Amino acid sequence: MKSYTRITTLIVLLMAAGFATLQAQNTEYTIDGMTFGMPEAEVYTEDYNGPPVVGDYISMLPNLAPLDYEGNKHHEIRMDTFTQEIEIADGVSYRAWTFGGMVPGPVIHVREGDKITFTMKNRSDEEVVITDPGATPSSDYAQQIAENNYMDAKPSIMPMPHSMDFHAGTVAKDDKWRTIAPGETIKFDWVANYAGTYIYHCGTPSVLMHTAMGQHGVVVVSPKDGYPTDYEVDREYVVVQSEYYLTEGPSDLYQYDFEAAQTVNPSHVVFNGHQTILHDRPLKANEGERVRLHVSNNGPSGTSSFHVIGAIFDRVWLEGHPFNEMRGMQTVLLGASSSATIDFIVPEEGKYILIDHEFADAEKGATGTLKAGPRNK
Ligand SMILES: [Cu+2]
Repeated sequence: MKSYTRITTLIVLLMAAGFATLQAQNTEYTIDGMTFGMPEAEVYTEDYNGPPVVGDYISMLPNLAPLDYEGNKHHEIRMDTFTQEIEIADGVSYRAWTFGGMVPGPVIHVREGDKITFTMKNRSDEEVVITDPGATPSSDYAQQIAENNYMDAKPSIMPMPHSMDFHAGTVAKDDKWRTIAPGETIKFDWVANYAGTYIYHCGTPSVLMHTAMGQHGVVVVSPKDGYPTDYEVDREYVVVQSEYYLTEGPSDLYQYDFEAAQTVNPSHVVFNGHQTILHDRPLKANEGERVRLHVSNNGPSGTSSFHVIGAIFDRVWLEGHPFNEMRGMQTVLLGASSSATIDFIVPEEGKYILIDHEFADAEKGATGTLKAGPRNK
């Protein structure tokens, strides 16, 4: 009888422990229709050497993958971090710390309310080839890179601790955004509770250095009820402004300039990671069309006075949230890690220059072209 009681007690204790574990791992709750309380992040080692970017609705700048589903979806996204030698201006290359092999990293598109299970392996200690579609047959993003490779990325190694901070997520940073060592993988869930365009970046000190070295990108969270002009939009693009702080190094590669970064004196201020990419490959539209730009200033330290020469912004949703609507704006001021979703009508056939109207930044590269063809509707 005694031993029976002991066994029963043991079973009850084990069950209680089981429930406690379940509760600790699943504390999801909702407020105003938003979901909070994600399970604890997992950190582990895995034998993974497959495609570094895997998942749906992921695109290369300036494109945005259209959402072809109704309501909400659970996305499984992998985006590994590793080093690539990339070109950021004519004759200027450096060893970039990247998410997914490019600077900025891939554009992730989800809908307000979607859940994301995110996996990232720190592969800074291995050579990762992203531009070879043969080596990465199952990655749609690798295919996009291979077809549009303008940065001439080459694998490189710089072992370094890294982390991921999604501004589109609302979680405890000491858990989800924690730093992982080379060879480690982190996996965590988050829910896109707010519509808008949000930066993601590495949050490992020096955050200034890790972001400036290239670890940043954007998540576009489309509002669940859309924007009021959705059905009139003819073209949709993503434009990311950012700074590089580079100086000539002992080899033909440029290297990070600590003093320039500390004093906010960038060597290059660019759209979509490269000084001339948006002139070499202009955005396209036609006269009379409504163009939508999701513009994010990823910094790490500068501001952007975003303007399009020859156009007035018909609608501006600050941070991309549909409630923050402004009309008739000439310039949108974006602080570091700030964004806006902007609609404008292309008035005539011709060339329109996207520009940071802070001209010191424009002269360091923060310009691009939208080329408009004749009216066809
Ligand atoms: Cu980092």
